Amino acid sequence: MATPGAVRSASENEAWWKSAVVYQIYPRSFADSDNDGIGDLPGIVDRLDYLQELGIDVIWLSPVYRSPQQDNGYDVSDYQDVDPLFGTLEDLDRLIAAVHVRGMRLIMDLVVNHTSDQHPWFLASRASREAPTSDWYFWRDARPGTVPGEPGSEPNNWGASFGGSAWMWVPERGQYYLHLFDPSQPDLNWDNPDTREAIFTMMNWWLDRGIDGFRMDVINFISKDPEMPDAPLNRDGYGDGMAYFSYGPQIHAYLAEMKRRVFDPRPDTYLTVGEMPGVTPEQAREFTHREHGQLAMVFQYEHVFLDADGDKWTQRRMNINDLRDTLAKWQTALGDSGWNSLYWNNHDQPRVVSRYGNDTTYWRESATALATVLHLHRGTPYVYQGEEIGMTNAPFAALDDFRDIESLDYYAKAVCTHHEDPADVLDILRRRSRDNSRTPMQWSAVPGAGFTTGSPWIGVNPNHNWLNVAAQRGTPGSIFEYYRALIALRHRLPVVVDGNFVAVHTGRDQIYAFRRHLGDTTLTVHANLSDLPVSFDRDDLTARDLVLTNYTLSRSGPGRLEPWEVRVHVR
Ligand code: TEU
Repeated sequence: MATPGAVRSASENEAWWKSAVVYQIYPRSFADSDNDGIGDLPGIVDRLDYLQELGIDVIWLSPVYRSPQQDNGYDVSDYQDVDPLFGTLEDLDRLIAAVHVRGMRLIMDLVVNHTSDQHPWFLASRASREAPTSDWYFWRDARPGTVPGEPGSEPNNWGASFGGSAWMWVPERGQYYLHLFDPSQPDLNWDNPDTREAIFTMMNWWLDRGIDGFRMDVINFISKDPEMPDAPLNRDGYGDGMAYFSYGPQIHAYLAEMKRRVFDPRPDTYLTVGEMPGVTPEQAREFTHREHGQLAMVFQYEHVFLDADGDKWTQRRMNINDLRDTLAKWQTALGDSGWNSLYWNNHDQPRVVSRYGNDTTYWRESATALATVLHLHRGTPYVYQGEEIGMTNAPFAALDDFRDIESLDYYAKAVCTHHEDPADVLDILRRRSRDNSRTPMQWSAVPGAGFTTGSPWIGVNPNHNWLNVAAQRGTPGSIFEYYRALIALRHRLPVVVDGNFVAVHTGRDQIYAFRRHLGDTTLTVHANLSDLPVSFDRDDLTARDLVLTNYTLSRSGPGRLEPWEVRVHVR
């Protein structure tokens, strides 16, 4: 369908997602209408006015499909139904209609690198080599000369993302299956044309239902090197197979086929964003190329890995020069021919204000500074629920407070297998766990934060007593009002959408500065991304041209930026 309330001209229709701001909803943690402690679809409908007030154009809904919820829905057992936890298919139809009535759009999460091990395709596949879906997953024999099913007899040495071997032994078939994530998430075999056909049919079914695109989970993993060779060992003693599955031989062919079979035959334009861990700028430019790209944009990972040392569980201090260089590199590399997605947060990342910002002394300033540089880049910005009020990491006290499969798997591996000190492991979980982004949305100061009156599935962050929507909505100077202004700027000024990007060197490490040019218009951003004030050679910045700042000018002079101060000029 895709006929939202807002009228679009033919040219706008070409790539409407270029001027859009996307808001990611993690349904479990957004709004709980029936007070069972888990967010749901009717809860989202109740909050659409809020999203409209914020100014967002598109909602990305994390998975609501039927699922055993081992990985909170990223393990799908039925792609064409809604899990009862979240509501019904009719609830989803109502949500789509309510979103469209407001002139907004909605994209769904597409998790097709793997299914749940409870998906009927997999249940049949594991039961028999004669089943129609027998070859829809990667089944391999044990390594020659070993005892099948014993440790060390796996077909290769690859490790799984959530720990352990990437292979699981199934006695019924006398074979192993591949799971790049949890054993409950077997990888689909895209090399089988029937598998692809089933996926494309399902995607078409959703588009016919009226959604406006897809966020595609780890879509760069769908083509595997058929040899599946052993890979160099990583820290935990397993092979890192990324080189053989993150940009496999058929990746472009499969995405091109998807485009031909699903998107090209339709008159409308869809937002397609491929999540791609490990993607390089050169690859991203090809995937998103204006003429021959297969996707509207991709999620790259480089800028959210700058505080990790090799793997996500080894923390190092983020170096401000690395951040500046990485951001500018991606802006320049995708240039005019490709298109960037812009994000700090999602359901897999700790909260950026706690991570790259300062969530105590400069909470408001750092949240708004980071938002400013992101939103004024060239690309499509994503706001993850709660980011617009500056939600922070959570003070998890004990292992019991965590819910995430990745965190729990890591704890088990580190403490039980590698005998690391439990206190140290808890400390790193507290900083890095995905649960930091999954605590309930903080709507108000009441117990349950206005998310639920029941018992929430994961603890509410105690700072909801002061950090919440009610305290910020309509409050001048709040993070929420700043986000509104920032989003409005994108909608108002074509230079934010279409301007090119030029990095500006101020000679000061902690300042990230850049310009955007479009025709006669130049937009300039100066951001102090640090806790210390900084002076610099002022670059003819005048108060007259100032369109946005997170400080009041009376406090700082033209050649000086206060901690986390940003200034945006347009002339
Ligand atoms: O994440 C992809 C992915 O690579 C993750 O391992 C991510 O890097 C990790 O969570 C960071 O800690 C996607 C989804 O976004 C994630 O929620 C799923 O768990 C994963 O795929 C499997 O579907």
